[in-house]
Amino acid sequence: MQTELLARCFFRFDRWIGAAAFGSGNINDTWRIEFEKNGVIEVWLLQRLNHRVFRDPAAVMRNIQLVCEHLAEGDYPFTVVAPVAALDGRFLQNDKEGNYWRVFPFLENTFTPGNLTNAEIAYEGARAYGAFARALRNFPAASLEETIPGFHDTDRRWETFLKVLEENPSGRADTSKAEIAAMFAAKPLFDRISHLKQSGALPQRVTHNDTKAGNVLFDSNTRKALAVIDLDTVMPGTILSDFGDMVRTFAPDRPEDDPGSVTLRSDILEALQRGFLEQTGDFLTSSEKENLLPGAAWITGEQALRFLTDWLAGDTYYKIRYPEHNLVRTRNQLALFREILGIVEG
Ligand code: GN1
Ligand code: MG
Repeated sequence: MQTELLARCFFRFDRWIGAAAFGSGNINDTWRIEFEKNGVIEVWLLQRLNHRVFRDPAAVMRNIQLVCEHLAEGDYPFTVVAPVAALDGRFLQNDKEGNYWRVFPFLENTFTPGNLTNAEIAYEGARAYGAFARALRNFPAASLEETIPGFHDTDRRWETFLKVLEENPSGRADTSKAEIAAMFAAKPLFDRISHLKQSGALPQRVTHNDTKAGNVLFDSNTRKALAVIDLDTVMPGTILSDFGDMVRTFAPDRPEDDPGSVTLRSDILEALQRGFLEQTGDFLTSSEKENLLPGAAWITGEQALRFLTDWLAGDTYYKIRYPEHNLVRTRNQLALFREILGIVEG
């Protein structure tokens, strides 16, 4: 019922058909909605933006608008999936509880790869994320707002981790000693990236910041990349994190919350490097290119840190489907971190 009322803020239609939960995001909630208008069935995506995570929803939408306009103007070779304005002209609508809602086009006949991609899909995905970075390479990063302050500031995330560890609000610290020790072992790599950032060797760019396998839409018939989606975290940042999140999500042989032992598939890693550098190789600096792989270790370690912090905090950030979900995620990401670090250190 609520979904229908919200849909009516965005569209005039004759008959409501229904809404079904859609996707597997850890933060926002999405529904595939259907209605009939003038005898034609229309399908859209209705999404509730998590405003505990995105404290300034309007700023998120401003960033997305600016980026979508820029992408649509240039020679970006992929589809731009821009939010839809409501009947009152605004991109966000509020419900009675003060939640924020928005609508995106639903692209029929598409799929997002799970993590069990093959090299061809990985290459295509990396080309799409590379083309995204390429299209935005001259866009003024400073004109975007930092919608989640310190999103990839690992030093700051480390401070939060130490604080939660000390306060131990969930009482779980004693039962996760091995994971905590493994986290401390990742600190030298975090420090290495932090020094690199502080040295000015990494230019500030417009980055996507959630370049997971699930955020590229593919055409089901051609199996070619069609669109980069989920622009919520587009912010100023370093290219290392966008390359890193691709490696973190495309290259392992199992999902980030699989309890089994994870391995990195080297053919996928090679396909990601090839596809990404094909689009970005001519404008990235040499220190960016040299640090793409350490960047992948960094972002995977940081993800482990984020999951472990949330586990210790008592599951306040990520959606969980069972009590130990964040701990299982932590172990998986720590193992993947060690795999990537092994390649970095040769
Ligand atoms: C969150 O909700 P989703 O799946 O798009 C998170 C990402 C993490 C990811 C891990 C705003 O993304 O940073 O990498 O979970 N988004 C935010 O699965 O924190
Ligand atoms: Mg996301």
